[in-house]
Amino acid sequence: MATSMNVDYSTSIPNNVALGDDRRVLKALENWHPGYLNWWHNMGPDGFQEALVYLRTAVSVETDGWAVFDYVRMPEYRWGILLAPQEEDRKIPFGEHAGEPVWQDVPGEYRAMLRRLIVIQGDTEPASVEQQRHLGQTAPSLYDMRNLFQVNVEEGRHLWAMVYLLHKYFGRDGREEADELLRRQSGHKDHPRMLGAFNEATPDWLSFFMFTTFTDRDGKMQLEALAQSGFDPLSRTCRFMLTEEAHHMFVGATGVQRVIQRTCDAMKQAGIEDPYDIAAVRKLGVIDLPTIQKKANLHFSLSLDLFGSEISTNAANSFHAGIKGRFKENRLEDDHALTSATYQVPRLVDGEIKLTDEPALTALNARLRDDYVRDCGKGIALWNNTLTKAGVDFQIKLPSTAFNRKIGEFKDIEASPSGVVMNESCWASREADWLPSKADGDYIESLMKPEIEPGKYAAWISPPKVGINHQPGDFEYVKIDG
Ligand code: BYC
Repeated sequence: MATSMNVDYSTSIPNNVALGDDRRVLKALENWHPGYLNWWHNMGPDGFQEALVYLRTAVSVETDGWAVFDYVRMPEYRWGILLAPQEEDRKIPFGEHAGEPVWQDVPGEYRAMLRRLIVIQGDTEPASVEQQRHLGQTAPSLYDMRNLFQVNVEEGRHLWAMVYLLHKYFGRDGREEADELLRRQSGHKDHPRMLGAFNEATPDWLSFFMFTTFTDRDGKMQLEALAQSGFDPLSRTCRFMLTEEAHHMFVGATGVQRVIQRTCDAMKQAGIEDPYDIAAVRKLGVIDLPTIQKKANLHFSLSLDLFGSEISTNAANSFHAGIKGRFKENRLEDDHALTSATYQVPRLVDGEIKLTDEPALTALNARLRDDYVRDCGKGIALWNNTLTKAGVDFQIKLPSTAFNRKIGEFKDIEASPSGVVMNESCWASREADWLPSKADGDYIESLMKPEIEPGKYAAWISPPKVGINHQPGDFEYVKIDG
């Protein structure tokens, strides 16, 4: 049975965790708040801090209670601590404690493991805001600008979610970790963000749409795995974050789809049949399909690295402990202990990629990654459907999981998108066919001119089919001058 979860807006930090009765944590969060606002001003969206943005926010965490839309200045957005309702009698779903009541406090023996996972999760949230901070300046429409800012404020809220757990459950070292989350910076030489993909640039809007398609989807999978946790506050936090994550992937998948649509329309109009006639397509001021494929290759492979090594004792330990589960663990029908099960993992055997049987416990990162690859198929299907309907002879394909990897089994080899292992000189001669080159980046950058008239769109992207909250086509999603 779920309890009703209205959000209390009477404390300085909106919440549904009775912060008003928890003076210690409220005080700690109030102390952290100015540093957060400082970070938002310095590292959040560049400009537009005075603009009125049509954003949604939560009044309760029930399904109908959180999508309330209004104009807000971003620094005044009410970042809150929102947890999904507590399920009565919830039991630990997997691992050696399966069937025992979930923990409402941190079990001493798993403290370090839990803190590490929460810190890594927390670190990615502000990182993505930093990566996207200049994009407002080149938004292809007010609709897209608003979506960017919606994603940004929600990533800010996800940071708050992890910081709440650190302050509430981890005492002094939790407070220190919360401060560090504001100190590390994406791409910084001395104190970078923790995971590779979060130190890469997001230089243009196609990258943003690919990032929200592929990297936010890693976020979804990791949150799904943490939502299964036997540590109930983490599970409840992640369950609510997942409702927000869905919108981010919508922004990504429909964003790329609109870029593809516009390219197909322009090609048809100009009578161009060959999608590989890149010079002719670029003359039309749209993004050619092979370049879109290269961007997909890049962001997919960077996101695969976020799953860690295919074979991982860290993953085995956190599963065995009941801390991090599998995708949809509660719907899987096995013993939820995996002590004798095996799982097939692609590995490098005598220089070739082969499927091998591995202990299922140590193969959990590979398994989550496989679930992720299947989930990515949905975004790709949307794009390919657009290409098919337009009658353009081109399909976007996901590259092999061995392609362009920096972490895990394939980090020391080079493989083509179709998974053929190759030597370095062969790779070097083909790299520009498979990953975006400097020239591709320069071309895309040349298209990145802001379009800020309500209802207008840059020439390289189609308008969306439906407005946010069903607003009409010329709706002013961002009032730039406030
Ligand atoms: N870069 O056993 P291993 C999101 C480290 S995204 C750098 O192979 P493990 C979002 C690893 O830390 C989701 N280092 O892997 C999306 C370990 O170091 P230590 C974020 C890496 O631990 C868009 C060593 O290598 N959430 O929410 O099983 C916008 C050996 O590790 C990387 C999470 O990731 C890397 N890519 O799994 C906004 C969930 N990969 O500790 C937000 C929490 C591995 O030995 N994190 N290493 O020094 C986890 O579950 C795990 O930490 C990982 C790695 C899945 C990341």
